[in-house]
Amino acid sequence: MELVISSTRVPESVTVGGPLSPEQGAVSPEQLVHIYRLMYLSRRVDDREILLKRQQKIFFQVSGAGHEALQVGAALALRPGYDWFFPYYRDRALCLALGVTPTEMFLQAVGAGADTASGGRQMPTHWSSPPLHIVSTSSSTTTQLLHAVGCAEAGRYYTHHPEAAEKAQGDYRAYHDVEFHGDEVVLTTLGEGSTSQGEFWEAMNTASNKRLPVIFCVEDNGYAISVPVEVNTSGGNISRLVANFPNFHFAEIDGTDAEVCLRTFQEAAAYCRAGLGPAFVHGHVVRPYSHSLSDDDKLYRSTAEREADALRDPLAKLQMRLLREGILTEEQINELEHQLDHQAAEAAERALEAPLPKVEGITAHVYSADLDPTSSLFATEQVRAPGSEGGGKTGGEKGSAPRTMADLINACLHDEMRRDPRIVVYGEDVADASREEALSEVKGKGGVFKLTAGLQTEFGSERVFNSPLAEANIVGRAVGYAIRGMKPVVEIQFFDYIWPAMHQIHNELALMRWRSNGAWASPAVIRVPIGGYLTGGAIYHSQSGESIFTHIPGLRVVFPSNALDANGLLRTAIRCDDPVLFLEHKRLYRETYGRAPYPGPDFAIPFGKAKIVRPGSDITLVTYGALVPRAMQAAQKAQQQGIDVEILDLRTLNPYDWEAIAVSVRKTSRVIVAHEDMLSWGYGAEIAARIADELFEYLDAPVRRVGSMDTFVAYQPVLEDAILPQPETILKAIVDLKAY
Ligand SMILES: Cc1ncc(C[n+]2csc(CCOP(=O)(O)OP(=O)(O)O)c2C)c(N)n1
Ligand SMILES: [Mg+2]
Repeated sequence: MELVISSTRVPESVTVGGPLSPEQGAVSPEQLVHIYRLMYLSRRVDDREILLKRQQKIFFQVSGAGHEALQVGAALALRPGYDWFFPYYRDRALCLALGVTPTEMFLQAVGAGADTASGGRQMPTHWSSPPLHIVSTSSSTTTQLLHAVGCAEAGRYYTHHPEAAEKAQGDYRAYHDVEFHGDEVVLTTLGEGSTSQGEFWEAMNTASNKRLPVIFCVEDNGYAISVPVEVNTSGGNISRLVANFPNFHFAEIDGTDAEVCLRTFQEAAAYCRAGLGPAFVHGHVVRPYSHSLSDDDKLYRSTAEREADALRDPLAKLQMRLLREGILTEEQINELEHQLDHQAAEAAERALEAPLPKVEGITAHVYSADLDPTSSLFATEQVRAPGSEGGGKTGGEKGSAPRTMADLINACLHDEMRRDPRIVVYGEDVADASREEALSEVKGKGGVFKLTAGLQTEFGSERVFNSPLAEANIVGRAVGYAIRGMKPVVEIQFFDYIWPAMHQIHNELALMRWRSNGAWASPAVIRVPIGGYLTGGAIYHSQSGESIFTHIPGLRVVFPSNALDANGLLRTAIRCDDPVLFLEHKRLYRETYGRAPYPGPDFAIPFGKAKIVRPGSDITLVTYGALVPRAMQAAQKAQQQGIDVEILDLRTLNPYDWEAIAVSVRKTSRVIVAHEDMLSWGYGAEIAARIADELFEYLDAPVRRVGSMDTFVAYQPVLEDAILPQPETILKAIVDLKAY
């Protein structure tokens, strides 16, 4: 047979989409050549990067060598810019075949300003391309799987609720264009070692349970750096362990056989597109180049083993097939390879000449540049006239009857869900009743603290539902939903159990915008009951720890002390375009202190604006959360001793209102920072240090701090009272400081 290979340089765009349509019959000779071209180019880009690394012109290299056949098969069975992709660092051939160009790859390797994936922020092969629907990926193994699940859920949601995709002005929706297709598929990939992560099982569980159109592709090269598969996976084969997940299409294949790979992914995609459920493709591949250039597999693999692997190199296998079947002659292969070598070399040269990123740009995209939650857009603090209707189902919505913080948070959720069809609410126990048929005879649960009561009944089970008991699952899926322009408002049941979600919050949710240089964002809201003073809450129902989260760039942290602030700040959290950790003090939920009438459905409070809850002239007391009412009590007692305390409620901890602190401290010259969390390395340390640094000349006394003891909170109330700061503790600090 005749096959002409053009002698002109292959344009970079030739890979986009490829000449194959996903619904192919037998793989034709032309298709095999196309696959070979992509696989070979991928290998050469790796080789060129390795050279650049040895020349110290780039700073890291991890290759996709040995995985190319599997990845090209996946790419050619799917549609870039239509389907969605959550890859990992080894997926060079996948991304090349989807349409990422070699030049773009080298731009990332050198860390150029024009690096389209991250602007010089991420290592090479940390993919991102909005036009191709390749979502920014981190170095963390396995986190991307839950994003893929949330993404698939969002696609399904828009298909059922197309009106939700419409653009709206006045909130985050103005900045998130939505595209969706009823038969879209989501691909996510990972190594076999990464299947040991709990999040792998959490993602499989939800995809299976909800029959989501997600293809999980395990690229099994037998090693996780130096750890062989039988150490990571009991029995040494992940396919055997997942075989009983319902609703899945399963395939375990030789991932070095290009034709088998393409066919497998075509079948998997067809199964997912038909809405039958997710697919699991387990491809056995090889890893001829060690884990990365920082690794040498001769240190832990026998020669015989490495030689056996080399015989399975997918590139050599396909080349042999092209020759054996007379599809290409040796000369034609040489010519093709020569062109591609040249293409890779030229792309590398271009990237090496590209300008570096500008140092002034480092802080761009930590937060949304489009919508500033401290802006006057969110300053609608006027309270609605008594008699207005609205709010939640928990009663008291008419008139000016004071309502609790729990009521007004619930009311805000009802109002915002009515206004914005892109909001979904999920978490542990947040639904009224997962078994809907029960709702005709029962009142409904609506959260362990009843904060989400009535939401499922009003908005339906597709918008308000229970998650599995898995915190990483909750936050990881929220990232996937938010990537698609939706607004997940999720609940972590207790702050004490936020830790399984910490990886997703720290490395994914908060970082998505910055690491992708503004290309992607995941502005979800996480509501979390926090804090102690419960009389018996003990270690695991009393924790604070807000400073751990204010230490994460990209994450807004809110901590209201009363019903009205909670209502207005939650509204801002939902409407803004940044991820928000919304901390709700459990002890304040139903407190008499801080009740307020329902303020109406548009009442919002901007972030970063403290409130003077008690004016005074002698001492500034900076605080927030449950210490606000305790500080008020202490200040009243101090007044009896002639000390006039000004109390500042920060309301939001990131951003915080430095200006308000500075104005007050300049006036009083004495300041205490008080919080419920442990004293050492707490939130107050930062504020105190900044006051000492920037307001030193205004101070008449040292900056004082009040916090809990450096222990966890004990169960026995005698111990709890001693551990947590009390009004008397604050009063003593006030009196001491005045006497200084
Ligand atoms: C959560 C997490 N833990 C550890 C690492 C460090 N690390 C990077 S790659 C890797 C091995 C991954 O092996 P596997 O999943 O089999 O993928 P492969 O690299 O073999 O393709 C490890 C331990 C990481 N990046 N993320
Ligand atoms: Mg591996």
